[in-house]
This record gives sequence, structure tokens and C-alpha cells, in this order.
Amino acid sequence: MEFYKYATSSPWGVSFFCRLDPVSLTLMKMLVTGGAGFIGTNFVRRTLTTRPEYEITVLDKLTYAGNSSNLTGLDVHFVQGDVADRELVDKLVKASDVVVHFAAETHVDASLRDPAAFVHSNVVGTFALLEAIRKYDTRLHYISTDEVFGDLELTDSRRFTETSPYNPSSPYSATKAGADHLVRAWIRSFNIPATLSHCSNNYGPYQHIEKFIPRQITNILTHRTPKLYGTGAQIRDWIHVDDHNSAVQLILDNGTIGESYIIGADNDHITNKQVISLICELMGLSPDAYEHVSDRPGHDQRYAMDSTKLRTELGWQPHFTDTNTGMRTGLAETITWYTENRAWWEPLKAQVEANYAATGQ
Ligand code: NAD
Ligand code: TDX
Repeated sequence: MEFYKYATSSPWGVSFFCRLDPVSLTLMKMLVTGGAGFIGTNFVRRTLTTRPEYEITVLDKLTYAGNSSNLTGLDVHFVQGDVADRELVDKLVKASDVVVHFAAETHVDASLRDPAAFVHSNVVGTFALLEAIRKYDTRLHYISTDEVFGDLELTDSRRFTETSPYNPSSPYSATKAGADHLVRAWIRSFNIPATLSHCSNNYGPYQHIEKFIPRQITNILTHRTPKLYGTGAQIRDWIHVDDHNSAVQLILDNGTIGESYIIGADNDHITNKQVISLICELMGLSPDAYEHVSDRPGHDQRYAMDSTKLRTELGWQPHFTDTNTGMRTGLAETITWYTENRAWWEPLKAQVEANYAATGQ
């Protein structure tokens, strides 16, 4: 189905556009897979406030990483289920005008411990979704990652672009790359109306505390010492989750079908060591109040994203862009969120740390 722009006017005399179904003039139906996870939750919340023209259904399996309370009180339909369940996915896609596919197993360390769930959700799940997309010719935006391109040397100043070769290193990134290839093949072979995006490391509210930034914030909040893998010289091109999601919305609106877009906020100069020091400092500790722990096997060294295409073709700009301090504003807001929402993460903390302790991390 094609998007249809229907001009209308607000009571304040300001013109805006509603995206309505051209035949029935009803709300457009959006299916968000993985909408109870970190980025999906933020995407749903952002879409509800900025795009009232969408009626949202969330499909989420509620793995350990999903939390349905993230969506409590929001005007969304919620379906608990597996994106690899073809019968369920067929029904949901049939009833949708647009699908945004976030659902995945996402933690690199977990993929090193047990890769099976990654093959299931990321590869088989994406295949199931693609078959329904093909059947109903539904608009799809697929959320990929920077990790499918592998990593760069710390001394290498190049950045990944849309044409960088695939070179995944971990079971996580290999399964994301597998899913990407399926999406690209379904575009080429079956002309499905899909776009893809590759974003770098996100941070912000609702991120599972197994991940680097919330792990350190919650370590400090629970009087544990922040943990840095290896030397901490690695570089992640950090981006605030809202900037990722504003880019996804823009690609949904104006992206060219069949194309992929790199999303990045130009933070590819900040090492893990600098991030952990900044967290310590923002939380009132000495910048070196962390400890070094065992490194991750096969640790990717540097990610760096060239988002020129997204910026020039679609006019995207990140909001969190303090140039010298990189992530200071976004990190401070994130620290405030975890400080004010202890009930959201505190029940998970002991188990997450026990898992890490088992691998010396
Ligand atoms: P997350 O782990 O916080 O959330 C993933 C969600 O998917 C969870 O709610 C989980 O319950 C759900 N899910 C997992 N398997 C499922 C299945 N089989 N069926 C239905 N639901 C399932 O992940 P996130 O950080 O929000 O990442 C979302 C997407 O963005 C992923 O595709 C990830 O690869 C991609 N991505 C993440 C980052 C990042 O920094 N977090 C960066 C780039 C791309
Ligand atoms: O305690 C820690 N200490 C530490 O130094 C943890 C948990 C991580 N790290 C390091 C490892 C990485 O270099 O911090 C960096 C970030 O680690 P993660 O938060 O686990 O993220 P990463 O492995 O880079 O992958 C993330 O970004 C790309 C997401 O988890 C992926 O889903 C996304 O595709």
C-alpha cells in the first residue's frame, strides 16, 4: 500500500499532514515488532506523541529483554508472540499498512554464551516476517545494525557507508547480517516495498542493564564498581535513541524503497574508557573510579558511521550533538532516568551481575 498525504488544518490554523488510508480515511495501521524492548519502546512512545495518524500494534515475545510495563497506559494494541510464528505474523501483517521490525536478540555477550536464540529470532523471525510482507505487499522498515560491517582498526579513520562490505564478527552480528541479506534478496527478487537502516550503539531510557552504559550507571547506583572490558580503548559511535528513532521516522516518510541508510551522530572519537569516566564524573565520582575486567572474546575495536546520505537526501540531523562533550547532555538525562526509575531495573540487577561474574566480567 502506498502512503497517502491528506492535508488538513488544526484548530490553531496551522496546516499539517495526516497519513490516512486513501480509501477509508482511517488511521494508518503500524505494526512494531520488538516494541517492548529498548529502542522499540522509545519508538512507540515517540510515534504516539509525534505521529497521531498511526494506530500502533506491538508484537513482542517478551524475552528477558522485553518489558510490557514499558507500554502501560499507552494507546497501543499489544500482542505477545514470536515473530517466527508464521501464522500469527501473517494475520498481523495482513492487518497492517506498515511494519517496523525491531524484534531481535541483541546482546553480543549473550550470543557468545548461547547463539541458538539469535538464529531463531534474527534469521528465522525475519524470514517469517518477509514471507508475510511479500504476500500482502506491505511497507517494511527493517532495523539492522552497524555491527554487520565488522569493525575498523583503532588507527583506521574510515567510516562505514551503505556500500561497506559485510564482515560480521559475533554470532549476534552474523545473524543480523543473515537477516539483512534476506531483506535485500526479498527486495530484489520479489520487489517488496522495504527500506533498511544501520545504526550505531544507542543509549537512553529503557535500555536493558546488561548493556554498557546502563550497566555502569546502575553499578554506581548500587555501590558496585563500574566495569570496563580490557583496556577500554574500543570506540562505539554512540547515538541517543531518540535520534535513531527520528531517523527511522524520516526513512518511513521519505526514504527510497529498496535503499539502506546509515544512521550515526558523529561520536566515533569517544573511547569506552572516556564514556565510563564521563559517567563516573557525572555521578559525582572520580573519573577513574572503575575497574578493568576480562575482555570480550573477539571484541570489535571501532565502529564509525558515515550518515551523509541520510543527512543530504532526507535532511536528517541528530538533536543530541554537543560537539566537544559528545554525549554529555544525553548521558546526564539518561543517568537521571535510571536514578528516577529504580523499580524498573532493580529486580534485574543481581542476576545480570551474576551472569557477568561467571565470565570474569
Ligand atoms: P532489546 O534487546 O532491548 O529489545 C528486543 C525486543 O525484541 C525485546 O522486547 C524482545 O522481547 C523482543 N524479541 C526478541 N526476540 C523476539 C521474537 N522472536 N519475537 C518477538 N519479539 C522478540 O533490543 P534493542 O536494543 O531495542 O534493539 C532493537 C533492534 O535494534 C534490534 O534489531 C537491534 O539489532 C537493533 N539495533 C540496536 C542497537 C543498540 O545499540 N541497541 C543499535 C543498532 C541496531
Ligand atoms: O560492562 C561492560 N563493559 C564494557 O567495557 C559492557 C556490558 C560492555 N563493555 C564494552 C563492550 C563494547 O565495546 O562496551 C561496549 C558496548 O558494549 P554493549 O553495550 O554490549 O554493546 P555492543 O556490543 O557494542 O553492541 C550494541 O551496539 C550495537 C548493541 O548491544 C547491539 O544490539 C547493537 O547492534
